[in-house]
Amino acid sequence: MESKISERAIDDVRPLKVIYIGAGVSGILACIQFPKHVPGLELVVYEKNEEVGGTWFENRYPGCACDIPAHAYQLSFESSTDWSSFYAEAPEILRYWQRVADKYNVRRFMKFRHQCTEARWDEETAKWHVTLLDLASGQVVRDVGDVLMTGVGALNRWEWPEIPGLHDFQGKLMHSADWDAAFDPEGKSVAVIGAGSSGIQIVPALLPSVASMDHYVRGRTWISPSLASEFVKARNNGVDGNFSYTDEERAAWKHDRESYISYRKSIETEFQGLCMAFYREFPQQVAMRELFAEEMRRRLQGRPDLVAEMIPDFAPLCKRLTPGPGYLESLVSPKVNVVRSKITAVNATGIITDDGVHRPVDAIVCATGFRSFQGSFPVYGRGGRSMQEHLGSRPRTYLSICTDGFPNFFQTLGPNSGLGAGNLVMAIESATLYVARVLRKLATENVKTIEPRARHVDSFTRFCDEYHARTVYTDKCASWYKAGRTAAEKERGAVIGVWPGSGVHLIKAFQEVRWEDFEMETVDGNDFGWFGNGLSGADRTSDPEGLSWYLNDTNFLHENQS
Ligand code: N01
Repeated sequence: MESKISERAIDDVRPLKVIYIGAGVSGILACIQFPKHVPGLELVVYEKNEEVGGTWFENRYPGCACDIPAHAYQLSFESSTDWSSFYAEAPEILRYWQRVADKYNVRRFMKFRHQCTEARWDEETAKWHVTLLDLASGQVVRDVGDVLMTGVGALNRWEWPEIPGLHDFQGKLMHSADWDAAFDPEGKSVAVIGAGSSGIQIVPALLPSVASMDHYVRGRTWISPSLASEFVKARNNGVDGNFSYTDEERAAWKHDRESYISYRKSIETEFQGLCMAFYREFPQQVAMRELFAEEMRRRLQGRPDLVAEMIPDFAPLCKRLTPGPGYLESLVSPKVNVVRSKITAVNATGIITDDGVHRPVDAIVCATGFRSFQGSFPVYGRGGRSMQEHLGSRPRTYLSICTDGFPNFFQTLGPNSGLGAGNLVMAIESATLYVARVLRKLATENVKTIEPRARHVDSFTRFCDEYHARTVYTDKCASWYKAGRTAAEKERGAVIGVWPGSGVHLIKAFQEVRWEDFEMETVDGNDFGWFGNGLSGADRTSDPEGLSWYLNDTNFLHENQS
């Protein structure tokens, strides 16, 4: 009979190495939370860019900002009272994350300008073998770790639209996610293709400098009233437009924490509270539609043609909603020509549409989106199985963060991780903390591998489909929330972009790890090995602190007193 004694103290921590890909918001959080939960953890974060920040480092198009209120787009434990405006622009958001990175000294875990090219699970050693390209030297670098985690974002792979002749264009051609800072739009004729969140921000930002703009809008999209409207109205006697906070407001919040927290909570509450609006049966759905339509008509005043062309026939929130400050106002400018005809080709000088019209321009901006949830490098799990093939056209995950057949692998912002409303930073925080607990188990409880049971992966995936059938996401609108390549496929595909529930539901779901939903293998084959050999580490070393630790541990005392 095999021994039930494992030669380890009950609180021994085994050496554990985590390889993390990406130093965006998720990677920064991992560097803060993982070492706190797993003492002695070896953590290495590889990042292809030369700096932290991820999407906020990369996206530099004019007008790039967060259309979520700044106070609801920050860490729960790092509330800045200093945001300059209700909606913060990308450089200010990047500075926030750089400050957080400095404060927690996270760069000590990071290797910049290293692009991951492949990750492969090795069954024999139960380790992830990761291949990277050192972008500075051009050398191939290899690393090996017990756990692989990715925080590469859902929308990291931008792509050119499939338009014949696009690359024959002889003027300036740019994608929103790969902006050339040297491009000067002053006095130019510019085409902006796409009216998603990026296009909606680029149009008003470019408008003042361009001579003229053709804005190609293929589908329709709801532009919501700004959440800031009450705030703005209170400040500007009802006049829209000024979203800035005053120095006095910021100083007051800085000195009166309570009043700040109450302000932040009011924004979070309003945002989280939007969740009921996603249900088809939501009684206020009709009222919401009417309110949005009314607001769009108001902002498109004097242009009934645009009102008729722009207002969608699907429910608000089917596509990602954006308040688009200044967007509709730009469309009524005499400088802007909204083109609803389908683009058929691009040639050396401009864009041709299906009505045969050729519109010459100096520059074309493709604000045409990303290939969502593609990861950014191939990952091979048990038996050499490719993650891309495993996920296929309808990705199957457990809670968006892991999947069967890929042991010791986790990700943030995987399929079904996004939020139609709520605080995405809190969602990343919750998922990262959840994985920190898993890492702690791997390090301290004789666990070698962990992966979700296939039936729970199936259950989560089926839940997503059943749940989303109740929501307006499954209305007929083309959106990156849905699986598919073409606009037509994206109208009907499974909803893979968003979490099946509210933002608060997500936070609660990640609060405890349901170990019973996972398969685990032990380090030494002893399924009672977590119990060790009957000693604690302090017993072995006669460490006086360790022999009476419970008298210093506030959690322990608190739980025993209550
Ligand atoms: O991309 P999108 P995005 N001809 O896929 C059109 C986040 N984000 O970069 O609707 C003509 O949403 C396409 O048309 P249609 C946010 O999560 C956040 O704008 O398919 N048009 C659509 O209008 C967002 O949802 C912020 O008919 C073509 C547009 O291109 C996500 O990123 C800011 C076309 C693509 O819209 C993606 O937004 C910016 C073609 N051939 C982005 N091909 C924040 O503020 C595509 N389109 C936080």
